[in-house]
Amino acid sequence: MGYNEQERAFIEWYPRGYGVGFKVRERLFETQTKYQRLEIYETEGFGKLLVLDGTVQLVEVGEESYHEVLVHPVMLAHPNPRRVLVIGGGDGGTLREVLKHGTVEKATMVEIDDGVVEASYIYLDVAKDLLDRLLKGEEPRAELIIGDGVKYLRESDERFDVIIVDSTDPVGPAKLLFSEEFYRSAYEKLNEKGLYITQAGSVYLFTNELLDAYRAMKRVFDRVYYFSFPVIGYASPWSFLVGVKGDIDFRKVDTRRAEKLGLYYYDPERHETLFQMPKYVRDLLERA
Ligand code: AG3
Repeated sequence: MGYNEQERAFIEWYPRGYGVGFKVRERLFETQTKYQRLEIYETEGFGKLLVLDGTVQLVEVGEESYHEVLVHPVMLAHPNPRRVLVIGGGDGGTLREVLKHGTVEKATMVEIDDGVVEASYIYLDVAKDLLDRLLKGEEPRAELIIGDGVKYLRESDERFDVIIVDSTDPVGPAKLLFSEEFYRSAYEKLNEKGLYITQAGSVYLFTNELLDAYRAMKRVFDRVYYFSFPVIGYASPWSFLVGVKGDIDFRKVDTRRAEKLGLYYYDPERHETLFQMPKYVRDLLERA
């Protein structure tokens, strides 16, 4: 399980013995935070690796393959995203992408585990400067709240244009973030027109959790979209679910606004390719 000293490798084991691994040079840090076991490794070819409870959160080389598709499709499909909420995302990569959008007046990030923020700030080259400003309260367009996203969303009287959930998997501590009740409070806190996106796990390995989330979202949002993307470090293809409130067509994005984003993986000119999926997956969703 996890780090294999002899092989000098870290392997994440998914259900049914499916593994995704990296050769590592050394283990840089390891701790038990209030919520989870956190490990950081120096890999041979992908920079540093962040692991929570044995699951790969990111590798520095290629982390954009996740953060870009989690953020930009919804930001560019929304006509004018000014208020954005990020739940989770303690490494700062998601917020970094959100703040590339000039339309954003204020972004709030609610992360439950300050241990993740701190370790990411110290060890990772993902969003160091941003985390530094956030921790000092010096980022003019964003704030960091250390707290429970479920509770925050239930109790907040703010309204958002876009809500982004950058959580761990729909199993374990983040399970509540994939419940109908949570989707209802998100729907309520979106402005009249709004978009919600969540990472939704591996389509092949967490199929039941994905379908449960898809069905629950369909009961709440006006429209629900599924798409997948190959993310470096996760069992491919990785899935994402988008919930729409009001009249927004998630199949269309504003490609002009994308020009300044400096993208590596997500291609707004080919937005429609996000929706291509293996027949097996399409059949599953149609039957869901
Ligand atoms: N958020 C976690 C994605 C889930 C990864 N799951 C897994 N490897 N089983 C990523 C945090 C990056 N901001």
